[in-house]
Amino acid sequence: MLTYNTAAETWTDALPLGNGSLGSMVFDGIGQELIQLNEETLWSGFKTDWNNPDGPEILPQMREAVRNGNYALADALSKKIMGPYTQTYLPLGDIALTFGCAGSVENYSRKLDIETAVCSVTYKTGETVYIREAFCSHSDNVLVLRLTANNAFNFTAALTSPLRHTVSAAGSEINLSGMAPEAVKHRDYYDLNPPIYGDAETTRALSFGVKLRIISASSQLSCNDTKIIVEGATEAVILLSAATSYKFNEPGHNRRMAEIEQILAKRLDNAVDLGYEGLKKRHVMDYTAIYNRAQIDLGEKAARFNQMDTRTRIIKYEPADTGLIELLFQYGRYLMIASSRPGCAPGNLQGIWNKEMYPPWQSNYTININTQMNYWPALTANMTECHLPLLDFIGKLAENGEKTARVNYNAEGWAAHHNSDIWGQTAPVGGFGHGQPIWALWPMGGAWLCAHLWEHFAFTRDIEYLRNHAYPIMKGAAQFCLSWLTEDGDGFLITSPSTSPEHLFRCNNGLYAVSSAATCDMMLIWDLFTNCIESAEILGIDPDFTQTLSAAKERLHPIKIGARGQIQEWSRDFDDEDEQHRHLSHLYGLFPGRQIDGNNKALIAAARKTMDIRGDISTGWGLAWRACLWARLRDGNRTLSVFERFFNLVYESADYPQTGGLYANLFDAHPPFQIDGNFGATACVAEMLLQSHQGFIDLLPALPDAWHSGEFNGLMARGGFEVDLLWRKNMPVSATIRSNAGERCVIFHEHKELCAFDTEKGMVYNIDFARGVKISKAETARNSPSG
Ligand code: FUC
Repeated sequence: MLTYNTAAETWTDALPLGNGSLGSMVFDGIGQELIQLNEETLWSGFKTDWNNPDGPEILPQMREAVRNGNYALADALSKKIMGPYTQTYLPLGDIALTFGCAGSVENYSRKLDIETAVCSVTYKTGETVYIREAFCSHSDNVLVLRLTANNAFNFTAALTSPLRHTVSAAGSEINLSGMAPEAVKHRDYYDLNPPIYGDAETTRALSFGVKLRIISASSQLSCNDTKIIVEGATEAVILLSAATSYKFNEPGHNRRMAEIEQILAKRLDNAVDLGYEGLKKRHVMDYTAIYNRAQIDLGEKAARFNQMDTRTRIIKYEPADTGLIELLFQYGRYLMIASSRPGCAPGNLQGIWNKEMYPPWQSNYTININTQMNYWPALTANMTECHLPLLDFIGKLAENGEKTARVNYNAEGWAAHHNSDIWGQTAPVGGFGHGQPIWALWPMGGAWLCAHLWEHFAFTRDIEYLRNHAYPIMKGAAQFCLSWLTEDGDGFLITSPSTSPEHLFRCNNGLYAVSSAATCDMMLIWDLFTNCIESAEILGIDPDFTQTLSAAKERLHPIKIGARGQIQEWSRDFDDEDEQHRHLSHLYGLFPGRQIDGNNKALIAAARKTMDIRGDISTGWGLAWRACLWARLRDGNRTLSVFERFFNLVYESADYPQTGGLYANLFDAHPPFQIDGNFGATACVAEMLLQSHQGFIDLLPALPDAWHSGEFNGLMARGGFEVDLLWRKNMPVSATIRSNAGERCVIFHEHKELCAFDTEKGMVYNIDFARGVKISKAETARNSPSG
């Protein structure tokens, strides 16, 4: 439960609700209720040709410049192979409810109950006690807000949008329709000129509609042009739905305004029929079906922590407040269920919550870490179906990225670069030479995303999914990598040009981006080839291709250990632009990858050294990645000490430099707000308690001393297992394993195999570790996760 005793003053005090597509931020004010709205498909722009046909001519010149060590020339040439910036994720609008209440306020309390995904506020002014409750229903695709009071109250309801729109009120409804701009510029790289709108009749940009209806039997409703005035209410229910003309899986966006109207009217009619209690019951059932699958209990807690409001709790965090860590873990799960449901777009840089016309980094998809981090906990923390939007999106990138690979590089397969958007942009961004190669020029986005395709299989063991969806896309990305690799003259295969995401190297008194065989590239390709080879073997197909991949894998430029004992970030032991840089791309093979495992002591030691040099201070997502890496290094205390850096309250409006942490509403602060850190934090806690990337279930691999006794339920392990565990004094006491795929189950603790047994699909196994290892089989009692 998130609790506060004052209304939200800033956006990052407000509480997020979401149903996968509709997002809202609830401020719970006293004189005015403000609910800021988003719809996940409301982006600027339209699908265009973003590829750059100059690439094939420039590419050999770049390779030669890199071969000659002329990095300045390689950097300069890279400008010639860029494409346009992506489009921008936009705000939808606001609901404003203005109340006539005056006087001093007593007993103010607002809450977000993440066990039911309902937020509420209550307060008293004069003799009137106001209660409001809101939720965003996935089952019925409406935002629902109920207002009640012990005395009759009045309010005015208004709906607005920062985008070009018209709005009108009639009867009990407010209808707003609008259109998105054809372009919104990147706020960090351009002057903030007004958004560029097309002509209403001919624009290729999206249109959108919002419908709000008020149900209040007890009151008098009247309209004032664009507003509804409600008088004498003791209860009112506000229903709202929104849609855009964007259509998934279709090249254009051809839903007309009349169609949007019909869709919205149907949703609201259905919601009226169900009534408030019916809607709430269906919402809670739908939400808890995912949420209740995983719980953690990190030990005893003092009652004083729960008596503090959430903001104070962040400020006063102390290690004994393990409940705050549990809350942050579950908050990441809450945000995932609220922002990523099957059939939706994947969560962007801000999930689905954005208030700005010019959001940071366009609130787009940054696929050199951030989008991937969003999905790190989807499988381990048992939200398999929430992973699907990402997997669908990768399919779209694979389609678009074939042309990018061909046009930009004359290469096979498909490629995506550092950024994308709802249109599935795959070319390098950078505004055709305006941007910097250190982020724009990175054709490894597809390779990294493909790890998610494989992991989805590894956790579910769903062979049909592997055959029909994952493998063909992974194969396409591997074909691109085969085309992209070149010989280095010493018998190794390298990438060139190559950058290590967003980090420059020092050489000859200069700072440069482009060289060859950055370690991250080689690790991503190793991972992709390994996953493709294993997939083809499981499917019993493509022996020739598998052989080609195996041969190439053997020749990949190896991971090197540098003069300081660190894992080299580049193929040469260059100095860092910033040795504490936020990115940790050259540790991809440790986490989220699996190339550096416990058997490779030299690389583990070098990874540790790298982590020490990089240091523990970073942006929000930088903290989460660091903490996950320490968990893979099995250092529970260090993991926790990095994780605890999240408990640094960040203020939205502060104008002094701030490091990573949390806003009052527990949103991750880069700063600014980026949702990746929330998901990375959830993934980290799961990774501390359970790992499975080495072919076995590893119990409590990074347990800090402070968590000596506890319990978890429903964490997932590769091989199709759901695991419950009780531990005392750092030792496993008992476990329950649900086998969803009938694979062999091997369990380790502290490098020792505790047991290994064959399982039957759908069966549950109870294991008692306390008295020798005893395994007993029970009938399955739970629903297995879908997906
Ligand atoms: C990458 C990071 C930045 C930021 C942006 C959205 O470019 O290096 O820190 O998170 O993505």
